[in-house]
Amino acid sequence: MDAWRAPDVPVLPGRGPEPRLRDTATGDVAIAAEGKPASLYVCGITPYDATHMGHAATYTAWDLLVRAWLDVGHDVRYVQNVTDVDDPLLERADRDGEDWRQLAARETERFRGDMEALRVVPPRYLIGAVEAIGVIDEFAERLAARGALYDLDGDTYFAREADTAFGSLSGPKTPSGLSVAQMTELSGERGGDPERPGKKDPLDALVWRARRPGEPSWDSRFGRGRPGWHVECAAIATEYLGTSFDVQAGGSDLVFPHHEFSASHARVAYPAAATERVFARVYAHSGMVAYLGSKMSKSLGNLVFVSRLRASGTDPMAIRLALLAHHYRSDWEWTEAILAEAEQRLRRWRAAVRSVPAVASARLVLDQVRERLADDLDAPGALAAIDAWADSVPSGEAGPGDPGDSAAEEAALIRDTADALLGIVL
Ligand code: 5CA
Ligand code: ZN
Repeated sequence: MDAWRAPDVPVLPGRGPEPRLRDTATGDVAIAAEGKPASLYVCGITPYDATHMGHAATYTAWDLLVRAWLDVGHDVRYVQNVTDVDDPLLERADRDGEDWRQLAARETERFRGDMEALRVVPPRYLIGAVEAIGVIDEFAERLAARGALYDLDGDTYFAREADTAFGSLSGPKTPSGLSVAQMTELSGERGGDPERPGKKDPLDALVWRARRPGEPSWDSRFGRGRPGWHVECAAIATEYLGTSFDVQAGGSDLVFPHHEFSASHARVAYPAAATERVFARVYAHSGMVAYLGSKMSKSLGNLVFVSRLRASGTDPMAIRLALLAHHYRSDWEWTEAILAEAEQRLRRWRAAVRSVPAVASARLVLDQVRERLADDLDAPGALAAIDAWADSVPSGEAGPGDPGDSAAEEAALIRDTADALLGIVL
């Protein structure tokens, strides 16, 4: 499907350092991209409601990675999915008496508008589950050929015992350290069905759900039905990025079961030599944004929508600055005060680039912003570097000077830095 319109990204003088990310699987900080191409798979939205601040924080975090990669000169291969058929979407459509396709199309379009307003660089491929049914079916056939699937009353499950490396992202030997009991609980909370009788293992994940009356369905080698969730991302990521790629990213609520299972599916579908990596080299996860005391979530309904703030006249650059004021891995709570602070900061920065800059050199600020972002996307550190510059600019000075004079060039470089690396237009 179409992505959204790309923002202009100014080209900066020199080159930034290679971005590093904290890898959820190892807990270590790793170079995010190994070669000239830099490949990224980001789990996209399930479009049954509007983009909220949690989504926006997550997609803005990976946008910093994309921008840092562009600044290094990587050929960025970025793929994102849209889960445009799944239980929550169908339930919402049913509740509201709306056609599920219409609901998905409307909310995907709203998401595009929000991403564009927030100046998020679009993925090269934005792939809906529905348009990828054939790709998912072929991928599932690979799992079947490895003997990893079994039938339960017409539904098709993936047996996690088919993958000896299951748990390598979040299991007991990783920093997440999830026990089987914890995995079982999380699976039940996040779309799984550990209680269903007849499964070989409570954790086993649905790969193909047989048609139910009133539900959309497609032909496949497993009969008519619709795809499971993890196989959707495993199939789309490997189809568009190859069997191994640099980074898979999403919110921390996707670590288990979603990212554990999509990697597990891929390992079984594409068995490789022990030395070869299958699926992502690095797994990156953003923290959860809360509101009114609990995680902002469509199912709870405690939501602050990007589109609503935009409609009420909030500058999208202030929204973006409010998100960037938090390190992507931290959990934090959205408040009105955070937005007010961001608006204040935006005003201060805009006033500073419009007056005659003093002391700190813009090139130094660029180096600091680059260095902070390369270090596990330290956006708050990058904002502090520009704050310090803005504070050094005497307030109340008139005019940006003549274009071409050195003060105006300094201000222009600060503007380009904020724009190219932070997505903030001043
Ligand atoms: N379609 C699947 C991924 S394949 C999905 O999780 N969709 S979603 O709409 O529920 O979430 C989209 C992205 O936003 C995911 O990366 C999720 O981790 C992230 N997200 C959801 N809620 C929050 C929140 N409150 N704070 C931060 N990120 C969130
Ligand atoms: Zn996903």
